[in-house]
Amino acid sequence: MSKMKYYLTTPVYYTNANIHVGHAYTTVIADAIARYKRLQGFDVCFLTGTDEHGQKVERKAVAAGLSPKVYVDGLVEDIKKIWGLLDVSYDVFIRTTDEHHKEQVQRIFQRLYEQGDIYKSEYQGNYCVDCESFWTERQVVDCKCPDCGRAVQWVTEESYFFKLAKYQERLQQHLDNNPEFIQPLSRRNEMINNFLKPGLSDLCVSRTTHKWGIPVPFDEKHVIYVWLDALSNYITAIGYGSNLKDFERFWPADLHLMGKEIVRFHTIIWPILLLALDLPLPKMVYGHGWLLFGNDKMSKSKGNVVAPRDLVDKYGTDALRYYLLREIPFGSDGNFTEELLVNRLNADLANDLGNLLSRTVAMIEKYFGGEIPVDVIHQPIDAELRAQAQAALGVLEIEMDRLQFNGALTAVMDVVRRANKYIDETAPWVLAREEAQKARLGTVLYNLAETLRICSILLLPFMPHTPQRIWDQLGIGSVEYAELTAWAQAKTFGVLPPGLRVKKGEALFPRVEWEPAKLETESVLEMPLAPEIDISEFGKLDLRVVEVLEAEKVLKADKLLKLTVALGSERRTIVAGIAAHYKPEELVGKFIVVVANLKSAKIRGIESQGMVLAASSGELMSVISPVREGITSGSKVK
Ligand code: ME8
Repeated sequence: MSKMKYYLTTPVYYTNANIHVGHAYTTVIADAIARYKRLQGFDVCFLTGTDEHGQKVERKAVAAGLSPKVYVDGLVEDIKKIWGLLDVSYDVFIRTTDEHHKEQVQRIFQRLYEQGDIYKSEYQGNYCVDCESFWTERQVVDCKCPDCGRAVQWVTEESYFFKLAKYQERLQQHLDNNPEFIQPLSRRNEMINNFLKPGLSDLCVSRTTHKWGIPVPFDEKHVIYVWLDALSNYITAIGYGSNLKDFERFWPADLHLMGKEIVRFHTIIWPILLLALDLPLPKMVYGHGWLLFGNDKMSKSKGNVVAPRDLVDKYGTDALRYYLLREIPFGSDGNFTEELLVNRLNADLANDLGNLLSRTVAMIEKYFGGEIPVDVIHQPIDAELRAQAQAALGVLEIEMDRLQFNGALTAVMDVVRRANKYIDETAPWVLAREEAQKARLGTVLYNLAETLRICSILLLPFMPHTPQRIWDQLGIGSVEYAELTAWAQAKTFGVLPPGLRVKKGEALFPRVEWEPAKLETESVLEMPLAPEIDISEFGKLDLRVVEVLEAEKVLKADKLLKLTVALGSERRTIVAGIAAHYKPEELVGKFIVVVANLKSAKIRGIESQGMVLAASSGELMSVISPVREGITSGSKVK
């Protein structure tokens, strides 16, 4: 019988900056699902990749003094290295600059044009460069992008349009007939109420303002809109238009995974594009929550990102993966802090799992010369442990089908904790005092080793290294015993053959002492503090929140930016030495903190009426902004 297929995808990530833990979150989750499905016997295709075209990338490349291709090549190499460090077992890595992808996107565009779904007209409206999104008047909030909050640009240009509206009814029907298509349910309601109910407008699908993109095949002054290019990756990567056999094997996708901010593109534009191409729709689009950092979304534009490489260096691949999968109920937002990671590592991995293994192996060495003993004398207390260990796979499967990875891991760790309790209840060190209890002691230790074997198998989808390290210590690490570690063998208690030789190894997860904020502020802590002042001296400073209205470079001064800011109803000009860290357009629309009662001074001939506050850490500099929305310009900072 041929295997059932399972096709899952992550977003293709932008190549405009390095990826961060937020990207690792989606990718590690996708990897755990892929590994789990493979273990269950599915023919899996796990796709990830990079989204490399667009104005933003072009601008970044220019700023770095590189051609866009050279610029993205460097970033893609880094991304692949990070996925390597995190043991991401993708089957296909697509780049939207791959020739076969570009060719198929052009063909798709051509076909839609020929069948009358794409037409030429003029676009007038709001565009957010950072999100590469078009917004209607109704969607724009105070001239700002509703997604990222930055100023939108008013653009007028000749463009091609895709007739989204034509397919609206068919999409609505699909949603009605397939309630599980958009997950979780709250996102489905949001899409229907906020986008479908008000009615879809046709979508602008070409740009003439930049060159870095796939040219419209019959009108080369236009490049194809990035989202049309990027979304198509899900079909071009598996052979759409080029390898029918592979394509038909895997399409439709079983699961598109992504963060909630791009569900709109995947549940409106993408299905309509597929309907227009006469292709079946994916089975499920899941928009998960965000990793927050200090209650704010971790994102490149906010500059509050944590690099996965640093975390892997400090804590190891499996500990980071465990944390990402275990900490946050899938679907919801959750705070990322290094402290939570360390707590999780110490409690679950070092204490519960690591100790169970080291105690079990140490006792088998001490009381049985390192040979796993025979289980002969059963007592009622064993039955509970055995039953829970055997049932864990079933619980895990239910949780994995609901995409609740924390539930799946809890099922495994509950067995680990039950086994630790079993040690306390059976007190092997007491049994060891009497020769007559030797056989009972053997049974207790056998049960512990067997529980560890089962739990280690169940950890396979989540932690690629830890199971093998457990098997090495239990003496089942070699290929010879491969059948003992197969997925289905987690269902049966008692298959571990007595007589295997255990071997004590290094601690699975050494405990980590929590050092607050080491990653973020290392260089800052090295700076000596300024002499003490009293409160009245501090009170002389008038710190205020201002809104940046305009920003421009100061002629012949590399480091300076001239800002026009609103301080309540007053307009001021401030010259700030932050040009090496901020492009002028990055600051427009931002609320920042300034010293408002500093005597004005002439800098390069410009009257500067205040001073911008900024934090610096090594090479990095950040202006200071209120974290909460709704703090208005002129607000006092106390
Ligand atoms: O949007 N928490 O790429 P992107 C959780 N190229 N997940 C996060 C996250 C966070 N703080 N930050 C990022 C794009 N992610 C487009 C996609 S697909 C056809 C095109 C993850 O580099 C999450 O999966 O901005 C989010 O949707 C994705 O990275 C955005 O990656």
